[in-house]
Amino acid sequence: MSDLTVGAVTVEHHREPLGIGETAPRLSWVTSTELPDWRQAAYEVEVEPQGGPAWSSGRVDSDASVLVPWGAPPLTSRERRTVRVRVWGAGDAQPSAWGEDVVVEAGLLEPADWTATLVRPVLPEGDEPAVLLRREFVLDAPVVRARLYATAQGVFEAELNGAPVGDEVLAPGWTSYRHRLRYRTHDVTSLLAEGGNALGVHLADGWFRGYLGFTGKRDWYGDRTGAFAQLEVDHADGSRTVVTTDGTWRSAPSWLTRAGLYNGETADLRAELPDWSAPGFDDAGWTPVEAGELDVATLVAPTGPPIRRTQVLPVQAVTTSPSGRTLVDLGQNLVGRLRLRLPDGPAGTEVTVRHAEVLEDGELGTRPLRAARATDVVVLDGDGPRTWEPRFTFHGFRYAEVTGWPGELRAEDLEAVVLHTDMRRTGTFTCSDPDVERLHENVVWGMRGNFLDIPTDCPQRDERLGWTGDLQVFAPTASFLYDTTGMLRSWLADLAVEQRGFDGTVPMYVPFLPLLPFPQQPEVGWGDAAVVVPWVLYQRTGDAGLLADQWESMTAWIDAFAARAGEDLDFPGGGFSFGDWLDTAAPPDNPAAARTPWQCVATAYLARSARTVAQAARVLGRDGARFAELGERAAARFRAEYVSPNGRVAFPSQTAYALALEFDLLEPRQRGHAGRLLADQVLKDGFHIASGFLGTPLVTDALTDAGELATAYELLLQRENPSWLYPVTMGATTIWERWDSMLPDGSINPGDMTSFNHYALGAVADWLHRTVAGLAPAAPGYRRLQVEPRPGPGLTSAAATHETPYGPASVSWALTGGTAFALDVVVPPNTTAEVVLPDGSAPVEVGSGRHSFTAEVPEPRPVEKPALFFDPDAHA
Ligand code: RAM
Repeated sequence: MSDLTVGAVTVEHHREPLGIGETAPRLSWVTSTELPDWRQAAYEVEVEPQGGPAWSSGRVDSDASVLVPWGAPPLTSRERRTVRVRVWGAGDAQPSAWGEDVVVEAGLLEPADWTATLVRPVLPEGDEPAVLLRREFVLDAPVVRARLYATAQGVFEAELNGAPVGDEVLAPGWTSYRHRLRYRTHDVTSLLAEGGNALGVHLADGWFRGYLGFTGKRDWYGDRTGAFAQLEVDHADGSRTVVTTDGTWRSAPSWLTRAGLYNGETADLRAELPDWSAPGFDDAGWTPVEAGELDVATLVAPTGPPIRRTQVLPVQAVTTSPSGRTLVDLGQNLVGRLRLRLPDGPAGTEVTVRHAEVLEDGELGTRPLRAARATDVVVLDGDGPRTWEPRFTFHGFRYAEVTGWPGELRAEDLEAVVLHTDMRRTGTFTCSDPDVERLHENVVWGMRGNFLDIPTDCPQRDERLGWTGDLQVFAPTASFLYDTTGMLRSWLADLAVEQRGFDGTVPMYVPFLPLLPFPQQPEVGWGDAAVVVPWVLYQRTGDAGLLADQWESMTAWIDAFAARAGEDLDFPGGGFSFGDWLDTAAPPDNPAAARTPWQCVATAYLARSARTVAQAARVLGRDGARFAELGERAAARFRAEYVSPNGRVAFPSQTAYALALEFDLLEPRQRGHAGRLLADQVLKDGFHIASGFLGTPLVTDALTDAGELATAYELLLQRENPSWLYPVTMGATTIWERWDSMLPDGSINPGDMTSFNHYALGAVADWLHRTVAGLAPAAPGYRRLQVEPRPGPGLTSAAATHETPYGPASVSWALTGGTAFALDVVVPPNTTAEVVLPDGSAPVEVGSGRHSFTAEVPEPRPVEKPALFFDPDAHA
């Protein structure tokens, strides 16, 4: 069958299945075909060990193509096998050709595989110095295969014979180090040769020893850094040479005299040691290392991709500020660092780069960075021009101020290097309104900046923590835009492990640090990440195994949350909670002062999360009755406490209504009235956002479901503060923490928590994808798609694409002359879609392939606005 090709298998959620930790990884594949209504009838997987006979599943009559069980004998440490698949369509006698071979290789799976010991350099004086570590070794025979397994307490880059190992940045990233430390496997065969070799490690504080959090403290995990590496070299005769970090290593101060995540890096190029990681380098003056402690049982293989350099952006403008400083503008608020093409200059010349997200009065606006100095310094060696980029830091910035540059700074002398976890991009959105497109682009950039190994609230100030609430609301958007599962599996494993230390209470941020003087308590909307994130990932990828892995964490959270809720589930104990954090009504210095009391939000969330766990129980074949019952009791309590018999909610706030409607807390007879009252509330709020972190992501969905679509569009298209588009009108290129992080007069919000790169409020993009464009999963993993575009007043077209686990899907619609609606849909092979047109006609079920539809629809009409309400003079 020529029009049928099956791609290379994907192994679990790995981008590169080298050094994986799973012994029986699940396999997925995507079939491409133009054949309409294509369904897979059968598949065959072949797994071939090196030199051994291939294992075959034989023809398996099944339509499964996502996360299919391994079936072959389990992988053992270091084992390498080649995997391929072929498929049959319904009625096919002949299978497709075999898909491309994929080589899967296991990492070191048993604690006993590790012979390396952790080595600690003697640290030089100074605040955040980096160090070099090295040793030489001789290989007596030619190399057929070599792997470096490496990690660190700190952040590191390894070098072999003067060449960098891999392209990972800030390895090993940030995990709950005491419980889980990631190592990575590198194929270094081509970097070694028979004879003399050298292995080097460049090591800095990173998250392990550096400043973390907003209390000005460091050394959270230890006051010494350490390196841990095991190089295994296989020779043609079957012998193996193993070189590890051990007592023979020596260390010396790096020319990076200062390298911190928050504060930046100083490189003294005069002290650079060119061939330090090459054989023959004289390290006689170096200091012996000391032995350190590392529990090898904590070592874990990665489940997702590493941080990499993902893009390089040119400087848009070099200008002079009112006070005479040299500023560069990248045109985009981003996360990464500047690469400098340094001209020749006298030795000792210091070039200093300070970073900021915004300008205020024409100068760098660094106040929002709080204690993060975000300053890189390079000291020239007088040896001619060269390119320099910091190694062990990252900044959130759009602007930089450069001082000390020899001669005149030109735009082409600098470029920005964008850093984040190297996830695969999977989703796009476009529409007829450029401001909404910019809003969406800002969401994408906000995600890129904050998916740097862990999902953080912000990437620039002295915080950058894995705040659980932020991801709880953003996970649906994130998992549409990028393949986040591999990365988030690791974070969820950390969440579960940290939770154990608090009797099921999920810490406010993961990895946890005891930053705040008060005890951890169940935090509504934040702790719910334990339930919501795995559930969202299951919905978007079909990965029930992930749900199974998180089950204990999910249920422990519900138990902790219910305990705080008290017998009547209404949180009578009081106390503090973030609640509907950063409600637009909250003053800059009191972000918890929301319109909707946190107890109301909490009872609603308890109902929703308990019900979600009950649904997860059904997927896993477990008994979820007590969660279902708890969910119904919480919903009933919400109604009893906060809803009138007719459906009016006790607090006249968008959040209270949105929770009641979206979390399905009302009796059917109350819903219609509540929906109208929500629309009424939005109108009274002047079609402005009037909610916080937890309520805002629900409002447009609640309005849509209540039949108040035009109000949802009005809210989306609002350009005055507070609104989603106000920041766009202010030139924002990312999503802000506050609606008005920058005030209309161009000054920075006076609150001491003012980030310009915070994805939480970008959660509306999920509604853009699912509802405005109309592309949503109708069954886990998009096995069935819900195509239900909802054109509304103000937009004449919208489109979305998504790489589903079954292949590319897309939806694109346009409205001409107000009423002629046209829709193009691509449904991936091996899936179906329910298509619901906006003309009220019955849903149509279609199979894979391209489909076009047209319909005559009622012209979307803007909401009628009572003149009195909107005419300021009328109130005079
Ligand atoms: C701040 C940030 C973060 C939020 C917490 C509660 O640090 O706004 O996003 O989750 O507060």
